[in-house]
Amino acid sequence: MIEFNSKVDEKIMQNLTRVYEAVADFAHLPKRIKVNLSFVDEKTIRRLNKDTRNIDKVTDVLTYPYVELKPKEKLKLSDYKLEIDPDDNRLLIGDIYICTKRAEEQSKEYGHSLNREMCFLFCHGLLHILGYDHIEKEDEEVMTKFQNEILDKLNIRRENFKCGFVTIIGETNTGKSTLINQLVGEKVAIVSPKSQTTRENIKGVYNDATTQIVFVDTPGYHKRKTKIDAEMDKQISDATEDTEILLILLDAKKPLLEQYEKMEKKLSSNAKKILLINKIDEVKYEKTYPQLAQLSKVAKVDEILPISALKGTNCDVLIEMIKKYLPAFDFEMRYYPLDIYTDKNLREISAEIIREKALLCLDDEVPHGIQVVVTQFKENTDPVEIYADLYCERESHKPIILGKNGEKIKEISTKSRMAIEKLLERHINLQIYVKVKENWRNDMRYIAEFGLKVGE
Ligand SMILES: Nc1nc2c(ncn2[C@@H]2O[C@H](COP(=O)(O)OP(=O)(O)OP(=O)(O)O)[C@@H](O)[C@H]2O)c(=O)[nH]1
Ligand SMILES: [Mg+2]
Repeated sequence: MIEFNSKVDEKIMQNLTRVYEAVADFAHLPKRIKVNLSFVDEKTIRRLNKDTRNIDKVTDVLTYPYVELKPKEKLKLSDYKLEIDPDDNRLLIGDIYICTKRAEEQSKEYGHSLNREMCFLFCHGLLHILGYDHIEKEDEEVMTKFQNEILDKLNIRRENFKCGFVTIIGETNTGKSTLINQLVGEKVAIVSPKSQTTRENIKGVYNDATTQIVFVDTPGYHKRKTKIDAEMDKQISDATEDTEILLILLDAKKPLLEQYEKMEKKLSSNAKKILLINKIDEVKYEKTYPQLAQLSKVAKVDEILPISALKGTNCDVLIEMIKKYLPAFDFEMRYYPLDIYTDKNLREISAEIIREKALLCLDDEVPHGIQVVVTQFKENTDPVEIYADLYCERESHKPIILGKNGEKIKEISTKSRMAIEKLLERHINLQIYVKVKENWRNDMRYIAEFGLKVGE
């Protein structure tokens, strides 16, 4: 049995007892055995290390055996008659000290639960008492394998796979699409200096050996004027409902507190919240720091992090931060296969690229009313043949898009072709036809036809 000398969570205590029973069973330990287990702070474990091992260090676990055994050697109570405690008729085989703080740190480091870490350390200590050690590499392998086997058998698993949804929200133009592209490492969403670039939710998938994060880029908040704006609002609430984490983007170039207050009203979700101050590559630290200090006092969020989505500054820190809050799984949990990095297909991405180049090449009023539909995408030909319709919402916009002698549409077309060729890694032949759908952003039929209606 375990004599607990200090308190620990009930569930952990139960699991430690299960570990003890499994080890005792394996080593054929007699029933009348006991082991002391104490949970101590860093100061105590350092002192113990110093006093008994002459090492000035905080370690995770310390063991003091009272019996002398070799691995696989059976313990006989008759060899220790004099040592048996007359009070409970049990033989104390050793003391185990676990440093709670180190166990907590290590569980985070290895990405598993504190429960698993405590059980692992206790199992380790118990095996030491029973004569196992890890001075030689081979012995260490035996010990580690055995520890893992016991914990797996008891279903106290590693829980080290992280997976979940992370939704990016913010005012228009704060850099949400730039961020998703940076985090995913591929261009999944188009980016432009114009407002209202993103029209619908786009998923981008991040993978590493122990993580899958499904990022959702959303249309930015802006003044609502047309029917499509209402659909964009629905897209945002759709994406914020079922998400584990919300990334809330603010633009470092504008007053932060003011922006945060506007966003705060929209943060009713139960999700964890990470407030990101984007575009720090364009601001002076001295100017931003006082605002950050102010924000950290009032913002009702779990974390605040300054980043540059464009340059990638602090994006690695952000990934680690996200991992901390994602649910843990004891198996490899991926919503998307490893080779899929977005929910959009090449045809849809190509249409969006053409819209991006139109946004880039055209001035103010015209671009907001543009929608692009790829009507043919012939991958079996060489070069790939792509036909697209570029819609605008006024007859008067058409000559602007075509430009003098068709120069504007040629510019849009060349830029689009180059970007799509990069995406497909193949040569393409691109034909763009400019068409008019009068006032389409206020017409639910067209909004639905363009696939921008929520739920369709
Ligand atoms: N300097 C700088 N510019 C950035 C950064 N992130 C984004 N931008 C620029 O900000 C502009 C808007 O970026 P987007 O990613 O399209 O912004 P968005 O939030 O997705 O905009 P909507 O889709 O309209 O809501 C583009 O010109 C980007 O190049 C950054 O970290 N630094
Ligand atoms: Mg966007």
